[in-house]
Amino acid sequence: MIAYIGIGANLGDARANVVDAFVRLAALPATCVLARSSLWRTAPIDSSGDDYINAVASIDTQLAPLELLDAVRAIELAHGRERPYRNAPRTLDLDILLYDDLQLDTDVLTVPHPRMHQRAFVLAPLCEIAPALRIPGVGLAAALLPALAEQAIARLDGAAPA
Ligand code: A4P
Ligand code: MG
Repeated sequence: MIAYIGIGANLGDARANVVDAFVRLAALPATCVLARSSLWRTAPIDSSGDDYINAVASIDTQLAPLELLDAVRAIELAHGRERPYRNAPRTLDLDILLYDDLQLDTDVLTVPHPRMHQRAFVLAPLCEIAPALRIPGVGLAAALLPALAEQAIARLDGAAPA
């Protein structure tokens, strides 16, 4: 299955944490990283604290959706992720954006990620690595970006995809 993982951080060495997330995703069992976006500096949306560093990775995985959720939560915990309140600043956040063409809504996992289509910090790196991608139930990801132009995001130099 091809899955897309949204990565974000705005506590500690956010840039290093996001880069390490790519490494840890590649080390997951039965999984390989297909592409990594650039790193993007993004203003907090419905959140506080410093600017975020955001990125997206595409992976080829044989992990089932809930196994993948457990795996990304373990990566967050390895970076000391704490959840003092909703949308709190975080050392590392990994969200399953898409899992093949799965549409799922359970207590623990919703795919596609329910807010991804509203967020330039997700869509810009996603479209870098998958310009023709369609979000199941929503449509072409790239077509959503122009309406989000007021969200401040900037691609960081020297963060070229692998
Ligand atoms: N969960 C359900 N679906 C998923 C999924 N597709 N991927 C559940 C991952 N987790 C999923 O997540 C809360 C619960 O969501 C988990 O227990 C899991 O079972 P969390 O990681 O504890 O909290 P979160 O990431 O804050 O939640 P959420 O709902 O993903 O937050 P958002 O809406 O993604 O907002 N601004 C900028 N610039 N950059 C950011 O990265 N991130 C957020 C988080 C807000 N503002 C931001 C950024
Ligand atoms: Mg999350």
